[in-house]
Amino acid sequence: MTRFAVVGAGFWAGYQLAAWSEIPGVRCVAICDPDRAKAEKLAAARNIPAVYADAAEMIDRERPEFLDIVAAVAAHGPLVRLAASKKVPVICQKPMAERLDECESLVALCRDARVPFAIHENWRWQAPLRRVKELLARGAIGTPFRCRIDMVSGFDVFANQPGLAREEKFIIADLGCHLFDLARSWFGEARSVYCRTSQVHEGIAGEDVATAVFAMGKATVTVNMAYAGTPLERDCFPETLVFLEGDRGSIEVAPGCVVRMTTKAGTEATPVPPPAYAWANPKYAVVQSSMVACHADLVRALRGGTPAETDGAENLKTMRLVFAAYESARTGEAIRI
Ligand code: 89Y
Repeated sequence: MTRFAVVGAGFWAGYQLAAWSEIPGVRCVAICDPDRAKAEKLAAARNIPAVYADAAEMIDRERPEFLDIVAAVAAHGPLVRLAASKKVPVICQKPMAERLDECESLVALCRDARVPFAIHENWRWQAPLRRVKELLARGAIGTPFRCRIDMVSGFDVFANQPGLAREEKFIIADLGCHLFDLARSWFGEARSVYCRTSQVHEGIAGEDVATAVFAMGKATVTVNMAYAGTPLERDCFPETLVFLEGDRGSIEVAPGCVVRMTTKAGTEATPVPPPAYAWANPKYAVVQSSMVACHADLVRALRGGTPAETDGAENLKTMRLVFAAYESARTGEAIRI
């Protein structure tokens, strides 16, 4: 039995713990949150035997085999450093940290301390998006030359995650890191990015609209994001819609998790629904179900397998795109990566 401890008892922690319960041989033995009452409540709901308000005390008392950080981004750096100082393998929610130099130093610190460090980056594990990766890998549409990735919604994300309204870096850091990581998992590394952002909501600290255009592999990849509250005829939050062109065909990820591939032979429409879990919030199902696949890859790596797809060094490449996009939006220039 692999024993782990979790830090954070907010909106996502409950679902992340439920997703861990789908992984054989893994058990959460302790939870910690500065708001002890919140941690008590989640511990009762998820049968977690021990509750703490202090992470260092929790690690010293419980000696977990890994730590899972599901706290707000500002706490990621200090908690990863704490885990490294106590030689405890650590998984951290995205985005890795608030600044690029902090991301770089966390990866270097864990590498030098020989402490496994990975990021819970689940977007690339969504069932329909994983199918696209398989189709691309076998050359089903030839060489891709253009891709549009859209995550545009009027959904009120602040209702469940009020802290997002206070983040000076909002949609690119919160959602862009997911979509940029997805694009990297399909097309490889980016050479440049041009990005524009805007803010539609009043009273929030950061940008709620962004468009980034990457040169990635042989493809031009455009990523459109919005949580502007705009009424949409067809709002399929939190689905990612995709239109991908290759020299021998095209792929669309359409609403309802349908992957439509068109070649000279015609169009094949394949429903690729997310696995169903009773604990998943129906409004977030395609995202929350991907946590299980993400966990499986993370624990496989912790148990001595090859590095996780989203280990620290890998995810640092995604974070470079996040901060390059912000730099492009700030300067109005395309940024070489
Ligand atoms: O925080 C974000 C995430 O990780 O998935 C969707 C979300 O909740 C809002 O963008």
